[in-house]
Amino acid sequence: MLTRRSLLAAAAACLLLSPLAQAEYKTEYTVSTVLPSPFPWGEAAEKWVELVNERSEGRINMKIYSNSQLVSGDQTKEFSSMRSGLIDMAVGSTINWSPQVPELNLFSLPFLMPDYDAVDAITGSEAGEAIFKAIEKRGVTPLAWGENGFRELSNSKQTITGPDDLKGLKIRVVGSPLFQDTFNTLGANPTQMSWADAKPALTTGAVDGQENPLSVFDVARIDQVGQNYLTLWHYMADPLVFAVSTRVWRTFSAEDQALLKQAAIDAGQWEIEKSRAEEAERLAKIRERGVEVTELSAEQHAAFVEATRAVYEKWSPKIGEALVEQAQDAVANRNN
Ligand code: X2X
Repeated sequence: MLTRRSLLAAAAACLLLSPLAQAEYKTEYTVSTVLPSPFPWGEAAEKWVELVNERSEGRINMKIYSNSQLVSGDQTKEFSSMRSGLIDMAVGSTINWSPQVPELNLFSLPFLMPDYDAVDAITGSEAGEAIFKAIEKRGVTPLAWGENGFRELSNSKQTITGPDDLKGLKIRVVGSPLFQDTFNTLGANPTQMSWADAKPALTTGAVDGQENPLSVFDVARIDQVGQNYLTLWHYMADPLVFAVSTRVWRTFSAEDQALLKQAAIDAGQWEIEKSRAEEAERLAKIRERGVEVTELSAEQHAAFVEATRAVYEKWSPKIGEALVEQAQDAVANRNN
């Protein structure tokens, strides 16, 4: 006669053999980033890995592969590789994922966000939720926001205080065609290239300028490759997104999904606060190194805003008019 105990044992064995039983975890999960530590971006990823390892007591092991090495340096391929499951996880920039997720171009609209409160107002609003849904729809599960920062303009030739000063300058730009439009509209001569190619191109003078956050200018020592002029024009900021390939996400138990997500939220908050707090000191260091730093008057700033209006007309329909409006409302009603 079957005892209650043997019935239970048989049921447990069936569960173990069942294809529905929880998949075994990988011994290591790949985490892709463009920038390594000590850039804030790399530090954000390290914090995530550390928190997950701690909180899962070593059950979930993640390993960071920086410098876009999992996509042979082509940072605009990171999203597709995550979607197909070639990369398990990433801390990625909205710019680099925007070729596959057009909604992410929102943050690259010139002068949409005047300050960090505006960034927070968007990421923390319905617009931010709509963006996460857009990412999810394309096979990647977004968990939390981080930050690369406001992108400022540097060049090796001259002081830039208005669109006229940009005429004909060769500027290295990042992955989304939106950047080509912004710099073309300003009369510059933009060239799209990966971060891996950017520093060599600045060194040889193949390009005259670039745009990146102060943290990148500082840590990568962009001053050492002849970038002596820096204009603080705050034309856009790229948030980072902590995310997991949805194929991989589904293999985690609900508890571990919650653990991964909370760790990403905590790592993102930690990194956002830290990188903002460090900016003033970075700027001081950049000045000490002899870089001429230009701050724009309200009038000079307005001239750039005016000159880049056309970018909205072309890009708002691609991003989604409703999303752009939601974001503009969030910015207009922000706390500051
Ligand atoms: O390529 C860049 O400029 C960088 C490092 O900032 C990004 O990946 C968006």
